Amino acid sequence: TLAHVIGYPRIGADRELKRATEAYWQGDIDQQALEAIGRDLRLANWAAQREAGLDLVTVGDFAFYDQVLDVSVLLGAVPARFGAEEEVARGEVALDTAFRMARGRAPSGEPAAACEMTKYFDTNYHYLVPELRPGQRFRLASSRLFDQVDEARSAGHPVKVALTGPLTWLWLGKGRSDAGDDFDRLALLDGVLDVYVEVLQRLAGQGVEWVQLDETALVQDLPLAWRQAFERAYHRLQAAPVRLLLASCFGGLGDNLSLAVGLPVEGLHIDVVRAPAQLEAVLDRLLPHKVLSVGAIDGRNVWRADLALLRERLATARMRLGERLWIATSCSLLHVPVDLAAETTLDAELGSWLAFARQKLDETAALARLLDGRATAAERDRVEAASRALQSRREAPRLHRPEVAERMAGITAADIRRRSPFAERAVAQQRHLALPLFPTTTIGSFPQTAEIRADRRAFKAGELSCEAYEARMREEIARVVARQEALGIDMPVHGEPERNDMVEYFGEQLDGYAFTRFGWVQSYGTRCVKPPILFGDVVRPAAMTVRWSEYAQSLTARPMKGMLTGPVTLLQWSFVRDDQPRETTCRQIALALRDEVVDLEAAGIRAIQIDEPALREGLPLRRAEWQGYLDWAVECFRLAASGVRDETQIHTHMCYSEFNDIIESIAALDADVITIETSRSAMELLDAFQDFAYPNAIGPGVYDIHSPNIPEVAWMVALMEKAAERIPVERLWVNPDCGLKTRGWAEVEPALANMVEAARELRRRHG
Ligand code: THG
Ligand code: ZN
Repeated sequence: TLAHVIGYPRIGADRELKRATEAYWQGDIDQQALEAIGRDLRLANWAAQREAGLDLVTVGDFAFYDQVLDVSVLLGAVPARFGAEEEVARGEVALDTAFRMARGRAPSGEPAAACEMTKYFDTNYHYLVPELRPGQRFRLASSRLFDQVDEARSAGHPVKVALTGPLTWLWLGKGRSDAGDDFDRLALLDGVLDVYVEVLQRLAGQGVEWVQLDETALVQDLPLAWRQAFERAYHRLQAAPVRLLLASCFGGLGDNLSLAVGLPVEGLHIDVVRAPAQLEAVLDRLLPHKVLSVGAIDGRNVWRADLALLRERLATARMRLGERLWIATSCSLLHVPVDLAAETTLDAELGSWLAFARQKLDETAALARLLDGRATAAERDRVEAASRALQSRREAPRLHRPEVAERMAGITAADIRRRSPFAERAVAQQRHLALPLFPTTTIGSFPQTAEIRADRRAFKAGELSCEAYEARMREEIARVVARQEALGIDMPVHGEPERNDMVEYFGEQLDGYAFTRFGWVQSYGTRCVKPPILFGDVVRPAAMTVRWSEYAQSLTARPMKGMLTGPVTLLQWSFVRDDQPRETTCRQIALALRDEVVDLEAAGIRAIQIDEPALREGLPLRRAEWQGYLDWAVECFRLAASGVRDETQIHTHMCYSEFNDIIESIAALDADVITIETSRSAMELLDAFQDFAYPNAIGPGVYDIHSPNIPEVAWMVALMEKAAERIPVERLWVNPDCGLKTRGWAEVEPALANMVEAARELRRRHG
């Protein structure tokens, strides 16, 4: 039984790739040095795969910025504003060109709109959206992939190449004509296939036998034309002199199963972690000459695999398929941290329950050998050890807190409803808060300056005492509050200097959550996150944010807004326990947050924001499952928010989202005020409010915080006037479209000054 992985993290155990890439951008190292570090990482990753006992190493999963961007470059799909016509014609797009596409620079160094970035399926990884236009031509425009194949082969490795498939690349792309309307991306398929055929031929010429084409689109609802396009495309690729492994990750093939098993390829990869039930169906339908790669080791989560159980479950497949069975991770290991061995301070019991990417290599190889009945004594010991660890996890008392179960059982309908409907609450809140028309606020975070970061590092390293650290943070809060007063912001915030990441911060303070020191996962480009590990019942041992908000409120007569991360986002951006339904875990988080909300109110905080930026990205990949998810997600938010009196104003914030298709669920959150990202799409988003009368108050972001440009007063007034055509002015707020932590004060101050001026102008017009 052959063992392989779908892909491996490229950032390095100590984020070497991030450091090197940022150093290169800074001009501290040259391209040759950067390339050398990239090569070292690839060689180390391949060596790790071979050491673990995998039969093939995966080539093609490396990227300096993003693997989808690299396919766009491979196909010569570089938008005109990046001025790469000559490079494309020459067949070699420069690394700097790819970086400029990602970071938004024209060849002159002038700003040019960066390629759009969005979430990769239902992950927290962001890819660069391929930009497509009618009549677009493609040509092989990079030799990077082929160089990497040579590299792996010279190192003596048996190679499998992994590449985003042609249909999924188009599926992830966005097609716009010059007129701005969507066009049929499939019209470009033939041109794209020409290049794929050429790529496959070249790979074959290099001696590559297997090419894995990632066609993740197959686990989503596909229109008929797209299914037909799959048939057409793979019949064409069939001619290429390599064996194709068609990979489907993140879910079941569902209604695309017949399509997938019927395509003329030599192998199929399926995800049996997310969709265990499909194994049987695929076994029944697989043609007798095809390989089945079974993705049994979870590439999306950090739990140690139950190898004994998997051996049992896959025994039939092994019997039926013989050598045609391959064992793999469910998806690329890009989505998990690199190496558990680095976590020397994690408690030993918890550590024994986990496996990161490096450990998952061992698991994959061991499972394959177990199925062949040729596991070594050491491997059999490992299986025993895994079983014992998992037994201890099932029985661990700290996973199951009786007080949590009791409280969960006692949740009533009244707990998920505010006391009065919005119209009545709005009156009570107006009395309590005395805000002007078009009130101004911000989303919560203010610039995380170098000093703040240094203070936090020193505190974590034990170089700064707790008292000294708290004092520094208080100083910063006082500065931020004073600045907002001077600017005339109606509802200030404390600025969140004490927080690292909006999820990690809460994870660190809740029981049931563990956090790692080096558990970084790539989020986009060189940016990483360190998702906390939610392993047990969630309990809030003490108030988390109250002392900071209380202090901030003591500095101003204006209503200070308290800031929390919502239950769905805390769930979505963590590694979540797999021994109970996600909605159960989410409800536990919601109860802990509810206590925090009530404590904030008791401490005199009159407005509390519960952020849910990840609400939409939690949507299942299949539409049929959307409503079920939305029902519990909305309920969890309401459970967190509904413990307060009518006069306490609940805000929420969402970003990176298309809201139009879930607008009713957003309304069902029943937040008093929602602030949303709109400015980049110039209020396009408000179209949703055309057909659906959103009932509560809204702050449509009036400027894009991702841009360093200072927004003009007239521009913001015009945007708000557009919003006022759809939403009564009494229910409109004025705010930026997201938090300000990634910006500098030099931009934030003039931008907010203009924003306040815009609000004053609006009051003059509508007051
Ligand atoms: N937190 C978490 N997940 C997220 C976001 C978040 N997913 C979506 C979105 N926001 C991703 N955006 C970012 C933005 C910035 C960074 C990471 C993800 C970032 N990371 C630092 C880096 O890589 O240098 C590390 C930060 C640190 O030192 O703690 O800048 O907000 N969970
Ligand atoms: Zn935001």
